[in-house]
Amino acid sequence: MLSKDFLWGGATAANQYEGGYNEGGRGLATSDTKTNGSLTRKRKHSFSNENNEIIYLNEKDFISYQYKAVIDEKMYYPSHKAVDFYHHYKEDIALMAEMGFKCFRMSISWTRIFPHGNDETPNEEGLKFYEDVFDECLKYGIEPVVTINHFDMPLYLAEHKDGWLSRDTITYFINYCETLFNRYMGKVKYWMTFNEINLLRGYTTLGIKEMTPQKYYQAMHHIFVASALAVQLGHQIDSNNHIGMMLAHILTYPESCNPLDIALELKASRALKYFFSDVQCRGYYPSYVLQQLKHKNIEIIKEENDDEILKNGCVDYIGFSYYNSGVITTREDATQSLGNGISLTHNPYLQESEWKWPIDPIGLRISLNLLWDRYQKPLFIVENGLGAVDEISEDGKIHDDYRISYLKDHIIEMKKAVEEDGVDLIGYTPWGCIDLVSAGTGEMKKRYGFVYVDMDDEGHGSLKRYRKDSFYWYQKVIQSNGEDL
Ligand code: BGP
Repeated sequence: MLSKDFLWGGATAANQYEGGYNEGGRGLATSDTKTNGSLTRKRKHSFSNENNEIIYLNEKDFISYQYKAVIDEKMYYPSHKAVDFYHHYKEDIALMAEMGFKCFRMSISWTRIFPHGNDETPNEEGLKFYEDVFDECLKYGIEPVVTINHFDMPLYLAEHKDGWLSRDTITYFINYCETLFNRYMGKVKYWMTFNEINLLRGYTTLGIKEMTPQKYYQAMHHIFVASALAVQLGHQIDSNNHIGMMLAHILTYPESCNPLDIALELKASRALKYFFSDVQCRGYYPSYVLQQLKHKNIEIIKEENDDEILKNGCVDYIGFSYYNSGVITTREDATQSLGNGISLTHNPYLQESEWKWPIDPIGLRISLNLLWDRYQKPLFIVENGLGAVDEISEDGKIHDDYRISYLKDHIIEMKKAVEEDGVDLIGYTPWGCIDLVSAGTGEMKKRYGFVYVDMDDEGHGSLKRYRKDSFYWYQKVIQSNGEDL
């Protein structure tokens, strides 16, 4: 049996859910420059302008063009309206309460609190908005679980201060964290510092226009230090705070029992995920990364007490996302290259989603065991789910049995990890519990929710919320604490 305090809930992020991008004194974020997939996915760094002409630009000019266009509102940006949690939070939290949520994972938009990232004083309207959201959750006994930074940063810091490449960004981030910890003391105790820290790349998340390996490792070092300082500060301000990391648990399998495949998979696991969780859970850079940096002639500039900061800032728990698994291959006809001689290929044993993501519930049990064995820290599945196209049927309902079956199979394996393997698991929050914009494609049509939101890829729709079949199913799951699947 799962513990009676098990945190069943759902997960969202401000940049994909909240909207209200220029309301309440909020400043622009890098995510506000992301166009929807139909504009940018087909041809990288090209798009149709307001006269429907195709424009091609290099990466740097492309970002600057976007920066100007976002200010002039010339293009459609999904994060501007998203599904408007900003004005629908009471309705949405009531729906979560109706499902029986014990917790709600959401993120705070940094620029709602500090519009430029480095302002002298915080924006009271932004602080008040989240306070109202937390109070609304607590009214129903829903525990807020807060990601401090989920896939965005203040546009001002990216444009004028080199984003995370600059050491100053640590100071600005810590000031932001201190403001949050003080203001929401007693209301929020579960925090995560950086969403999917192992997937931070490029402009939106790191604020860096022209990336090089040297810049990447330097920026990541600043992020590790910032996260460790946030953990220490959070504990100092309130010893009830639980501060976790958030890892995309990209589970990989070797393609065969050929030792070459096994060795390559080990390399992939370290490069794709364990580097990040090793630093945040153990408090130091693993030797395999230090050696690799030496070979690549990359030197991270550190300050004297950085190693001490990392050591004293280990996270309390590991939040992680799990959607699928991949097969690592040495073959040349691989389906996707990840660089550094690491490639992925198709897994013949697994079905795939409409977006070609392999569906692998047993992989969730494996992931839980791998993380538990490696770190012995409490785990929290903070994202899982099936992105699918949902239709409103003639009877006015959304019959998403495919989603129910995906979630059910994953919950069965999650329970085995707890009940048969003894993994310490805090909770489970499926992704996009209310439909929201996809991070990968910028589209609305890839939906994950228990609640359907009337909104299309171009930002048109009534924003009306509809309960899907999975809504009633999940309600029953929570009510029975995972017994009635
Ligand atoms: C994770 C992100 C989320 C989310 C999810 C689903 O990587 O933390 O923000 O969007 O993936 O991905 P997508 O939206 O591309 O389907």
